[in-house]
Amino acid sequence: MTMNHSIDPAVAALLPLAKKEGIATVWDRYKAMQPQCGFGQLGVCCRICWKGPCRIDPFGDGPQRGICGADADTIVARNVIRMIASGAASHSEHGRHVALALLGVAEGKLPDYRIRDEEKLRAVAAKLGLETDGKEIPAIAREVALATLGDFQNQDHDTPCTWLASTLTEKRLERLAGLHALPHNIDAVVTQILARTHVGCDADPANLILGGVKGALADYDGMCLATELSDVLFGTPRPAVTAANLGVLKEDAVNIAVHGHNPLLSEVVCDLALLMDDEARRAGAAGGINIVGICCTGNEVMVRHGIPLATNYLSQEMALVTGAVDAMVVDVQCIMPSVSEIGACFHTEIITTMDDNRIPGATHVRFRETTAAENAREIVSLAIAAFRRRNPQRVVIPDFRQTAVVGFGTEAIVGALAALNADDPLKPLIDSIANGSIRGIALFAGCNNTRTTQDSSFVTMAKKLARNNVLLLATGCGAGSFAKHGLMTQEATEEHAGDSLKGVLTAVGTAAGLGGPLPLVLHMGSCVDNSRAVEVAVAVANRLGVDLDQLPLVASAPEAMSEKAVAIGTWSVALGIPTHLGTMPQVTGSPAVTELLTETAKDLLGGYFMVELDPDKAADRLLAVIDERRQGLGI
Ligand code: BF8
Ligand code: SF4
Repeated sequence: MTMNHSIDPAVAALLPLAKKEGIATVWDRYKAMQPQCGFGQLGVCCRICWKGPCRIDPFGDGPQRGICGADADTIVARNVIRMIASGAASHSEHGRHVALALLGVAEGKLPDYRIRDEEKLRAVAAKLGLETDGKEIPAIAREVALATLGDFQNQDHDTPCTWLASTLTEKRLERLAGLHALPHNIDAVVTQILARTHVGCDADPANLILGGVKGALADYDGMCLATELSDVLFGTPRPAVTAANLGVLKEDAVNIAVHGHNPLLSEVVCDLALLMDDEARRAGAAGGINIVGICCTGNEVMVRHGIPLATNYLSQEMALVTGAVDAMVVDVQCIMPSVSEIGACFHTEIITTMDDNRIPGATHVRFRETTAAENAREIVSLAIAAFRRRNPQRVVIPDFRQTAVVGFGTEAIVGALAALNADDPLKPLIDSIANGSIRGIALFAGCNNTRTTQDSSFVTMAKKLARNNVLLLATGCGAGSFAKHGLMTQEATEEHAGDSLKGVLTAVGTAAGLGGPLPLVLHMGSCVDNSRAVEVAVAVANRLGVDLDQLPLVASAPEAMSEKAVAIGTWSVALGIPTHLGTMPQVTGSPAVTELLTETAKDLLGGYFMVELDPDKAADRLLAVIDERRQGLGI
């Protein structure tokens, strides 16, 4: 491979060290995997039954049907919607976990958690149509939790999931209802996808893809409830100044990296770290305990509490190569199994916490909400003990750290806008879009992928769009990229924003007391927090009396990789948003499915997938789409 692995300078600094130490990284394994299977890449490999595996010859010379008779269209459609089901299951399981915790708190069963944002709780209850007058906080919390859990239990196929129905535009709900795409029950819809893709079931590619759209909307429901209820329990994001990249590790501190996704774990680890700081100092760590984040757990604690972000997905192993991480505490999703092997090359404790997400070689501390503080104490103690074993000679912390101004959830964005117009906060945003100062809005989401140079596509696209006055929002590892590369700063706005965008960001930022512009890219949070961007878009659409597919709004996952990203991308399309992918989706072995996702979707849903691997061209295409939308609105 001649391709550069990453544009992250910390990665560049550490890769030679990994090599010297004989540590294999994700990039070494990627290289060893070449050439990757062409059938799998096209999506035409089927392993759904043991008559297979079957694969369709993409050139038309060999078999055109699997042993059971399934053709490329059926196989590709089944494969991609199974990915959606897994993505939806992942986000929704995370959401269920949070909802059950809220119920436990409401019923006084979880002493280590509390409701930190009562105002948000009331707002959520109102959004869900629950009566709160005269009710105490625990009673409201219980009702919210039960209404939420109803989205996993409802058996009435004609009643759509509550969160979905409470958070989209009327027009969108009608359109999706017309396609029979509204999920009634997250679990049921995921199960249905698995059932209909069993051998000898649904073979109609269009019908399968529609089932996938329903599954993706269940994914939206799950992430929406996860986001909002996490705010209730842990606080709603507020702007904060923090830092990103491996330079946030400290030589003189017990470094604990929290990695994974669910704040139920990381929040309590943060609480206990504060309480155990003295213990760390007694162990010789003059700097006490230093918590840093990786992947979406990192984003969760970053936007809520300003905890620094060590790195994003593809460079998670590099955090360990510094030799400075004393414990990496993980829960679910996007944790490379390789971390335990690399941790073992150092003194690092890799601590798994979820019984259904274990890694061979890691230390398992069974985490339970009922004993959260006790479990977190054990975790922090393991980290302090590991610190005592740390070999200072092997510590190499690359001196790369960028300032990041983060924490722009919907409330924070509306709050900032309210500084310009308290009575009608959306008006300054809408006026700026209407008069062209803001040409459009782009949401950057999704992962890193070894198929692209890490972070490169994110940075290239963002700079070009910003120069063209597009307002940028980010979540997940995309947000991690921008934070690491200094694009979440006021300086980045000065340097990269087009003049009119700069004017708006400066007016809002100054009025909101930031002493200058808003950062170039607004960090909305983790991947489940993509629902926040929808919330802003729905508010704007409702205010304008239009649907989401009329807004000059686009989404992009330039380095997408995971099944969750497939689910998110699909609901983004279902909500009417043109959605760019910068990595090749594994569907191109079926021209029919490709057409459904990139063309037909446009008529049915308003949104559609756009695939463009070149980030520069991708930015141009998004600008063209934004302009088309503007024309449609007559602005
Ligand atoms: O949920 S962006 S690599 S960490 S899947 Fe994973 Fe992708 Fe990162 Fe978060 Ni989202
Ligand atoms: Fe082959 Fe059909 Fe079995 Fe798939 S389901 S492996 S195409 S026989």
